[in-house]
Amino acid sequence: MLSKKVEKALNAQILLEAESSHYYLSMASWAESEGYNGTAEFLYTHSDEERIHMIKLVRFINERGGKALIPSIKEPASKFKSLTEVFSIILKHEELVTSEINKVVDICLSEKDYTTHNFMQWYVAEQLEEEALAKTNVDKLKLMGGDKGALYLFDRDLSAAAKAKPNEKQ
Ligand code: OFO
Repeated sequence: MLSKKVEKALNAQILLEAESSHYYLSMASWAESEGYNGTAEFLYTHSDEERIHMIKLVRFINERGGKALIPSIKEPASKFKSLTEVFSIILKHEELVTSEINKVVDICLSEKDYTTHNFMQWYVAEQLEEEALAKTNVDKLKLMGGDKGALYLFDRDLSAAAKAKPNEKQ
């Protein structure tokens, strides 16, 4: 059985994952409308993954006798200046998600909830990957400095990266 404190922390994490999914969906739509089709594909896939992260939490809370709450989400930004801006926002957002996940892990330890602590390790590992990926993309874009040929290749590589990703399971 989940303690009220852990249940509350996990429910707050549901909102963050839902916001991530919504955010990346909005960015995907922007990228598609700007002709960055590879980036759009990558971001649509990423948005789906965030939804899976959210559902994992919903199901875990309910399975452990808590009550998962499905929150409303505010409208995300829909206009971006450049791909560099998009990936810089993603990096900042993922850093925020990581720090919130660390807080959930802390709460699990203080509540002596080792089952949820164990469950949260999947998120800890996932955040490591997501932050590294966002940082690599920001670094690449900075190096390109707006060069059109390089941007074309970047966009094409992201499409290949989206296709190569193994599908996450719920
Ligand atoms: Fe759910 O990993 Fe990003 O936010």
